Amino acid sequence: MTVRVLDEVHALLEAAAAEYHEDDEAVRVLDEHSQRLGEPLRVAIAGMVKAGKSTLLNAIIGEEIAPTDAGECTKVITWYRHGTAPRITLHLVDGGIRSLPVRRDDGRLVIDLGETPVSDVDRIEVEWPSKRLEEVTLIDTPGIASLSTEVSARSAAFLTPQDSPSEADAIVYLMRHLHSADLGFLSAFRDTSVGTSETVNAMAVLSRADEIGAGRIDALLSARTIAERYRTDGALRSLALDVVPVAGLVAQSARTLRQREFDALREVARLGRDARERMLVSVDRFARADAGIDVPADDRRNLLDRFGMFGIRMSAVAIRSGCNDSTDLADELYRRSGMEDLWRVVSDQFRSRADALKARTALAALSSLISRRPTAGSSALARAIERLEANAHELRELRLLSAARTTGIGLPDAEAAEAERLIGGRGTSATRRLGLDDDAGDDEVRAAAGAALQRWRAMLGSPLLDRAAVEACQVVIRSCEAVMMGVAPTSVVRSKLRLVRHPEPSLSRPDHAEHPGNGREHDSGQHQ
Ligand SMILES: Nc1nc2c(ncn2[C@@H]2O[C@H](COP(=O)(O)OP(=O)(O)OP(=O)(O)O)[C@@H](O)[C@H]2O)c(=O)[nH]1
Ligand SMILES: [Mg+2]
Repeated sequence: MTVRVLDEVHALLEAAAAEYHEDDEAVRVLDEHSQRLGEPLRVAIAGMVKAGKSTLLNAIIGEEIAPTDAGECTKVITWYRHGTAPRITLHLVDGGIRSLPVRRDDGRLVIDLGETPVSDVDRIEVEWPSKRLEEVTLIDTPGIASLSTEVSARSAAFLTPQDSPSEADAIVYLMRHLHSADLGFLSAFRDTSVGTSETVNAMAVLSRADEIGAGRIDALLSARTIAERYRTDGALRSLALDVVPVAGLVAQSARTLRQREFDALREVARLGRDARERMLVSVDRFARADAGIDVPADDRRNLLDRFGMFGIRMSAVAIRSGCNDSTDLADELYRRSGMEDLWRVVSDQFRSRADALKARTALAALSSLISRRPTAGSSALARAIERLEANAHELRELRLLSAARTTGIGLPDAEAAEAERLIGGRGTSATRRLGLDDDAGDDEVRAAAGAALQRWRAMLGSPLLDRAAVEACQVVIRSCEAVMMGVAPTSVVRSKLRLVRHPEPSLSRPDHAEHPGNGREHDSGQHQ
């Protein structure tokens, strides 16, 4: 019988709700987490002030719906959820809720707080019809370490609350350079989100990558080299699963490219090489009234705002090498911006693990509730959490992945690196786990999985392994078996938790602990 980890967590939350039925606050927290299990994964976009967070969010969605100017709204935590029609709701600190008009100005969504001071606003929720938002809920956060410490403190309190897991299941953390404040924030997110050190839900973005080397055409290449250095940097490696360089501004403008902009960029591309280089020497030169090009100065300034020098240079090169219309150019700019790599990492590391990450948040919330408000039956719940964490392979993978990146897993370097890959450290698809090309065929996948399985079974037989290494081998073997069977490890067959079927006798209300969905069975892989 295959059991979804989310169903098991759900059952555990129901059992807890029965245990805490007289405690309104606890029931509210448990209900909230139950509901959250059925929602898309929540991914927060965080980083220092002006790191490019809102621009990146717009690039992901493909529309300018997150304000990127210096307005008041950049100081408010804003949720972007999927909705069938656009809607903006203001949630006030005092619990009040107010609808805001949906208005666009030159394609940009305008979120106008009206008379309401920022300090009265708890959060803004924007519902928006978007395919991406069906997959993840995105949360735009105000800059950390911003000039206004109150704004900074809000983001920190939201992302790294003291006594509960973060409201976000995962985080995309933007930084322009690796700063000690970034490391400080990421460690806080790692340590408070689950209580213990785990590194499975954060990725770092080297943002505004086009600005590296003053917007030269090879800026992204330089950024890639820097990202690679960060990726292997001891401190960051233990805090983030990956580091990806991205030029969010270029990606945002690519996805919202207008015909008038394409026409202006084509004029730039048409200039002779010398004239073009002279004009693109500096922002001032490009914006000057006598720049020697048939594009109005206002349009040139708009190009600078929307594309930056790198984007303009890149567009000229792309048009000269054959991008004949705005769609071609948009595709090429998007490809060059690094956004595809970013979304691949989000998909590989977060979306494909959404169930496990959501389960992890809910279990952290339940553990925190139990330790804050122990009851007669709560130790039984705590044991059930431990059993689930020990049994659910996807959670064991996450734990091992975290250990591999922090404390180590007791294996020599080469084997530890292979173990990390096989448990999904570079992506959870079979090919990524096995280190094969993405388009490798089934036979190749099975052969590679079989060989890995044999190697790791042999390794498990070694008398030299310590306890951590044995556990690591067992998890890796289970992952290889799952790949062999052609199913994601989340679908690995296992027996249900005892608590689900037979609640612990010490729970005060065993009748409530029985999960109504207990009889349900799931086909392997149906939820993937
Ligand atoms: N060149 C370049 N500029 C960028 C990029 N991303 C953002 N910017 C610019 O940087 C400024 C800040 O961008 P935002 O997206 O508002 O940054 P933010 O991190 O959301 O800022 P706060 O919310 O105020 O902390 C804007 O002027 C953007 O146009 C990028 O990839 N390249
Ligand atoms: Mg912002």
